Amino acid sequence: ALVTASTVSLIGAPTDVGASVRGAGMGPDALRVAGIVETLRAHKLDVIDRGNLAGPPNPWHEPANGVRHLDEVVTWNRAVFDAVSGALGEGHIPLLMGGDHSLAIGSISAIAKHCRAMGKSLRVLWLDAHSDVNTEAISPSGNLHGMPVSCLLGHGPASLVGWSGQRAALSPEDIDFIGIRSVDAEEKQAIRLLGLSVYDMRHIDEYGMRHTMTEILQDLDADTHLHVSFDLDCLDPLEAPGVGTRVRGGPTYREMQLCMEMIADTGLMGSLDVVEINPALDVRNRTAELAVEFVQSLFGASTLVRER
Ligand code: B3U
Ligand code: MN
Ligand code: MN
Repeated sequence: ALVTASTVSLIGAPTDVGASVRGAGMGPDALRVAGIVETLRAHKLDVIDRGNLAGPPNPWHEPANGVRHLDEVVTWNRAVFDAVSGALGEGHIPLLMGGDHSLAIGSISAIAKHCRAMGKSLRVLWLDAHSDVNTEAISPSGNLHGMPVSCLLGHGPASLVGWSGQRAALSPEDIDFIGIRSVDAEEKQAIRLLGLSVYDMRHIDEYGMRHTMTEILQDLDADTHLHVSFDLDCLDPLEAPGVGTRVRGGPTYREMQLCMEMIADTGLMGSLDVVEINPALDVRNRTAELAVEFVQSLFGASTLVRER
């Protein structure tokens, strides 16, 4: 299957204000150096690189009222929201190059607003080692890259909630988590309380990636807009060392390829975040190169080899 729109808009958001480990701000250029533009063009996609958004520097402060750098995260997300809205308005597939994962608040809020206007249902696949469902009340770190899911569900600092035009951009049933293996104690309670669908590493170990993805993708229909929010720390750090918070025991290269290929087969992916690549901690840009390979698969690279 092919994706519906054929122009990809690359949007760089070079910031790490949502994290406490520095370096994710270099992610967009690491992806460019790894050839993301040329690679997608080789797959017959039109690619527009819109360059990098501008925003405030990282002030490098301690958390205040449970969150670090709230104002800076709001400002960066506003820029992301506008850029993603613009790309969607032109009928393009926005590809957000982070930056840390707090930027998904802006991108997914814009996508949720767009989907409502178009009468489409939105499904989000959250590929991550972490569930990112902390709030300012329960976060052990105060880092907003650990809270984007809560903000999108309508729980979080007031200035980061309600951007889609409704209090919650997403309902709990709109999001599936894949590859999770690091969840804070109070996040576990939140997951249970909200009834979130978490396909954690235990699930993938027991049922395999194929069965897991079949289960997740089974109830999509032609009116579904599929958004993939890909945090590179989802992968096993043996493959992807260039991330700020490594958690061992993640999906292998092969498992992740299958995951991406099965998403591509739906033909429904309408937008994508690629976040948390940290070139300062990487080995010869390996993690950005891996990300480019997986993005390629998400856009259907494997259908060139195997006709279905
Ligand atoms: N759950 C922890 C760690 C974390 C979440 N997301 C990342 N790290 N990248 C926290 O700080 O919220
Ligand atoms: Mn994340
Ligand atoms: Mn993560």
